[in-house]
Amino acid sequence: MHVVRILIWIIAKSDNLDHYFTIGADFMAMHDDPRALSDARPFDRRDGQLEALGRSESAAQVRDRIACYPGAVRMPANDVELYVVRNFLTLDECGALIALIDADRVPSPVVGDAAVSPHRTSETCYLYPGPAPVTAVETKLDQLTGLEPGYGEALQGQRYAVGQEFKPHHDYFDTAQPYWLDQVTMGGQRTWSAMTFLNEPEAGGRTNFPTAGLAIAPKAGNLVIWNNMDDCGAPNPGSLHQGMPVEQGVKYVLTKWYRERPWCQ
Ligand SMILES: O=C(O)CCC(=O)C(=O)O
Repeated sequence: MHVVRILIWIIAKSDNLDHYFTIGADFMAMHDDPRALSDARPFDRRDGQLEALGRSESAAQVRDRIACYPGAVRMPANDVELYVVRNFLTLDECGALIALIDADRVPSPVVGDAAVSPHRTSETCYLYPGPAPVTAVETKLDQLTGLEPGYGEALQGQRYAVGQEFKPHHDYFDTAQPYWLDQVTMGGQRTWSAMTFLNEPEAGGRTNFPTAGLAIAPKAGNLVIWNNMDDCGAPNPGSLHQGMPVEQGVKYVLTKWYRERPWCQ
């Protein structure tokens, strides 16, 4: 694995050294506006038409599967494929997961950003396989998506206190960024995102898709799942979304991101 990463690194650097340094300098600026995508694609390894075709074919299978899942509804939205599954988790399951999150939460990370990010001010708890509530939700996600469990990243629980938020962003990776050199060896693109609300804050905390024209209010047990790729399997800018600031109370969600290949940390 390490050898592969070093090889990709050497290829990328020797390909266009000037670009490498330019992108390094632009990196933080880009994070000030997560919607900005660089035009340059010097690190665009393993993200071509073949990969897009694979993602598109896999998405068709996931789509068929979700259509059969009880309570699943496709939301009318511009530019993004998004479903809500009502009562995906029971209130007891939500309560047990909240207890696990509260026991082990730390400031939320962002791939390629500082350890404590101004873009994501919540707290996160990684929920690795083992505890019964984690097994229960993993089993339901497997049934819902039909995706190989190994394609999913570890479950993450998030806790948002008043004022905390996740600013507008895409879950897919920008393959022009230096972090892609790592991510391409760790399972590649993020394809689907599955997020379950575990409770309801008194005010605020909607999950907003500004391009798609959709804002989803937290409802305990309801799952939102969306495809971060477009119909052709390419990263879809229409999947832009944010966790809006909590205005009153506290918000808990559970997030699962899927990769195009088996995920390895
Ligand atoms: O907490 C939310 O409402 C949004 C979470 C989110 O943006 C994500 O999981 O990528």
